[in-house]
This record gives sequence, structure tokens and C-alpha cells, in this order.
Amino acid sequence: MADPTIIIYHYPYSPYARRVVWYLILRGIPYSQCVQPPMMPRPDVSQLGISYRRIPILSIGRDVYLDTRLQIPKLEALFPEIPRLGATESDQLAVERLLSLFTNDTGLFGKAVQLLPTDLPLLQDPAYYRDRADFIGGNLSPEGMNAARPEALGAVIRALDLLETTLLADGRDWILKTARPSLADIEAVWPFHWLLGLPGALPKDHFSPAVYPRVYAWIQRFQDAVSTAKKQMGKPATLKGDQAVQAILQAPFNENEAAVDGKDAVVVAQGLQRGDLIRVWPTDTGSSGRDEGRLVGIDTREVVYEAGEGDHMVRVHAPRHGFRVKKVVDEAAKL
Ligand SMILES: N[C@@H](CCC(=O)N[C@@H](CS)C(=O)NCC(=O)O)C(=O)O
Repeated sequence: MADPTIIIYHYPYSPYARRVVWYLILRGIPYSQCVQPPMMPRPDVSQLGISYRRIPILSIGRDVYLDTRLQIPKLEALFPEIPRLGATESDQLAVERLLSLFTNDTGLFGKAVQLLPTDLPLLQDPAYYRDRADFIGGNLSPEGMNAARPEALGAVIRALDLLETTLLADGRDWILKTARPSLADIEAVWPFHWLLGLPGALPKDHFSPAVYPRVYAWIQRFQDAVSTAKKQMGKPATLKGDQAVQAILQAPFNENEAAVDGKDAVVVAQGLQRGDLIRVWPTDTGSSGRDEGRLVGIDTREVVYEAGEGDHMVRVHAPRHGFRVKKVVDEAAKL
């Protein structure tokens, strides 16, 4: 079978998108990109029948995946002939997964965002604050960010201390002592790589190669490994929104239809059945972007639904972790 068409919808400085781009590059998986604006609206995404408002979105064939915490494991399952990046031993898997929780689920990235210097060009635009206030579901202002900065600095210091004095303390090159960067490195590095690349985010008296020699060297090594792999792979094709949608709709599905797990507690509680109209949205950030579609399958890890109809239908996959699934009960009223 031909390789599936892989397209990432992203903007280049999105740290979450970089998680996936690095994964693709380090594993040598060819992909195309559909570059998005850093703020809503994103008509290219709407063309797919998707209201989810976060970046990145990844399509593999005619299946579309939301959230890097689902996208990366899906990529990891593909191309068995290409060495994978994920751990296989149980204790190493535990480190990899706990690092993902540490960087994705403890509010660390929210703290990193509070360190953005408020004189960055994008942060001069009031529309940016309105957009990101919708994204976080609260208020956002330069004054608020400046006030939050001291506490945020403490959180980032504690996180870097942890890496410097535990996982990297013995001078190893990569988190799991692998020969090259593994998924555990991607899970750990992304918020710090992003912050180090933002001039003015980290005050020099707290953050420098002298204070964190091992962390700084590791981030540089990681960047070098990505740059080398990127040179070997060449630039991804850039598709316009129309071209991306066409490519997705013409591709075969990446996965067989999932089933509805009748034992899942949410399925039981709502009496969910295949074909039900459901609403799906993330509960941490970007909750305003709520998808509606027909339920295809659901289990404790993933929910799959159809977005769009007929020739324009794609199957969307969202993780259950951090997402809510609700049956649309007033469906008749919507007709
Ligand atoms: N848990 C999500 C988080 C994604 C996320 O927060 N992405 C940021 C970009 S780095 C975003 O969507 N920001 C708001 C926006 O771009 O509209 C994931 O892992 O994909």
C-alpha cells in the first residue's frame, strides 16, 4: 500500500506543532504542511468541518487527529519498517509518559506563556489578547501577564532544576541514554526549547548555560539533531487550504472504523450509540472550539466522529484525555 498522505496544519512557532514536526523529522516521515494564521479564524480548518481551535491538527489519509497527545502515538504506530522513537521497556515507557504529563498536564506551558515579553510584535495587537482570552477561557492583558511573571519564573526554574539535577545529572546525551533523541526527549524538551528561543523571556541571572549547563547543552544537542535530520529530509511541501482538503478527501482512510465500547462509563451514562450526533471539545484550553459530528467509535482512549457529509466527510479522532463527549440531545430541534 502507498504511504499515507500526512498533512500538518500549523504555524511554525507553535511549540505544540513542533512536537509533531520534530517527531516526523527525527523519524524521517515525509509530510506536507498547511500553514495557518496564529489567530482565529482559520477557514482552512473550517473547510474540513472542524471547529476545534487548537494547533496543530494532523491528517493521516482521510483521518484527522486532534491534540499532539493522540497525534504522536498514532504516528508511532505507523511505518513499522522505520525505527520508532518511543520506548519499549516498561520503566523507560513510564519515564516517557510521565514526562508527557509533566510538560503537557501540569500547567507548565501556561506558566511559560506568562514569560512572553509583552513587547513582542504579536503582543502589541489587541486582537491577539482577545483571541487568546477566548483560547484560555478567561481574561488576558499585558498588565496581567506582567503581574503573573514572578510566579511563572518560579515554576520554570523548578522544572529546569528537576531536569538538571535528576534525568540529565549524570551527563548523558539523551534522557533515556539512547544513541539519538527519542520520544522522551521530545516530551521533555519542547517548552524549554521554545522559551530559550524567545529573546527576553528568560532573565539571564536565573537562566544561562552557567546555571544549567546540562540542560542548555541537551537543548542545543537536540536542535543540532533536528537540523541535521531536516537537511537530510528536505523541505515539506506547502499546501494551500483547498489543496490540503482535496488531498485529504481523496485519500483512503488511515484506520478501519472504530467500534463503540459498550462498557465505557460515558457511553453507558449517555446511552451513546453509533451514528448519534455528538459534541466534542477540549476541557483545558480552546474549549470554545466545539465539534459536532456523528459518532463512529469510542473507547477509553479515543473518540472518533464524522465531520462534514458525503464526499466531504472526514473521520476526526480526539483523545479522551482532556476532552469531553456529549450527546446532542436536542437534535430534533436542530433540524
Ligand atoms: N493539548 C494540545 C494543546 C495545543 C495548543 O494549545 N496549541 C496552541 C498553539 S502552540 C494553540 O492552539 N493556541 C491557540 C491558537 O493557536 O489558536 C495539544 O497537545 O495539541
